[in-house]
Amino acid sequence: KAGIKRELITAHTVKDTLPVREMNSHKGKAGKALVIAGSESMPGAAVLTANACLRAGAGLLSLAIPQSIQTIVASQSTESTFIVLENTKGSISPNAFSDAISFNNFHGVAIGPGLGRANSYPLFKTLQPYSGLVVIDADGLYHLSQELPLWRSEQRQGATIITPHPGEMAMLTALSVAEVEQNRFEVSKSFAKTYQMYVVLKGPYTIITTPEGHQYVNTTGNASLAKGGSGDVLTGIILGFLLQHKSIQDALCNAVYVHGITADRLMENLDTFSVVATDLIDTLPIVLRSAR
Ligand code: NPW
Ligand code: AMP
Ligand code: MG
Repeated sequence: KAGIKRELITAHTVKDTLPVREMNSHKGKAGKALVIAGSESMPGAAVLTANACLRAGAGLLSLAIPQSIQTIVASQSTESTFIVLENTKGSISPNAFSDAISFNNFHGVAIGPGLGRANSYPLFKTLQPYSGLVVIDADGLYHLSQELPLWRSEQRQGATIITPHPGEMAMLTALSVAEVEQNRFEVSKSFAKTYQMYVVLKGPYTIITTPEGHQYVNTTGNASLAKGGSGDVLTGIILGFLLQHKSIQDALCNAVYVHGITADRLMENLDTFSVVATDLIDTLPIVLRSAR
């Protein structure tokens, strides 16, 4: 249809749209990020998301996590500050949330990696009125699926970005994984337009769809990313980039491209079987430098 784009993300578009940090910037101006993630069975997801977000440029990062994992997570993420919440059955307690966090202190929030599904539903709801950017991933997508109409864009002031893998997209749309995989473009576009959200449908050839229906396809990355934690790293990079870019679409395209390139770069020295998510974070600074 006239005016609707479907394009590949290229090294050129990334080079042209990666922002530079102003000489007189300070940590508050470089983007205050909030990551709500982690539980006793998945503390690593919080670490990966936070550290990736910091490496992607966030000026200040707060991690909201259940009290019981604070020591272990803090030992793995020196630069993060913490909002320590009450713990119920290994996850953030449902009651701990609404008065514990002033969302408006943050420019953007990512919620979901390693959060758990058992008891965080009221917690998720308290984020809906927030006026900033919200990135929803992993278990956050489960909570989203329980109250989707509430998150249509006319109900929110800030943009909503979802980052499902095909299994999560199937859950959100009540389609089978096969139906999602066979119609990746159409399923993404229909969801993005209906809910007026940005959709990052992951997998080889990740597709980014804007609320208007423009679509951008990534060609970087490889099968070494098929390992637990890769998606948590992507969520951190996305949030970090959203805080550095003026355009949401540029931030998403650049994040997905750079995430894939880190894995491609690692293939120069490592075997596909051996890459772990932490390697992606460690390689991100070198890749970012050469992407400019
Ligand atoms: P199957 O049976 O595997 O073929 P879930 P999750 C299906 C945290 N993590 N890619 C799949 O089918 C996350 O942040 C924590 C993936 C299955 O039915 C989440 O909070 C880590 N799945 C939580 O774990 C490291 C696909 O979808 C379902 C698919 C659960 O997240 C690991 C999987 O979805 C992890 O990141 C595809 N292409 N196609 C840590 N170190 O702390 C179909 N599926 O149950 O939400 O599982 O993605 O692992
Ligand atoms: P998640 O399933 O949430 O951990 O996310 C996995 C991440 O790795 C997403 O960014 C996927 O696009 C990427 N990924 C997984 N498998 C592959 C693959 N075979 N080729 C390229 N990228 C992949
Ligand atoms: Mg994931």
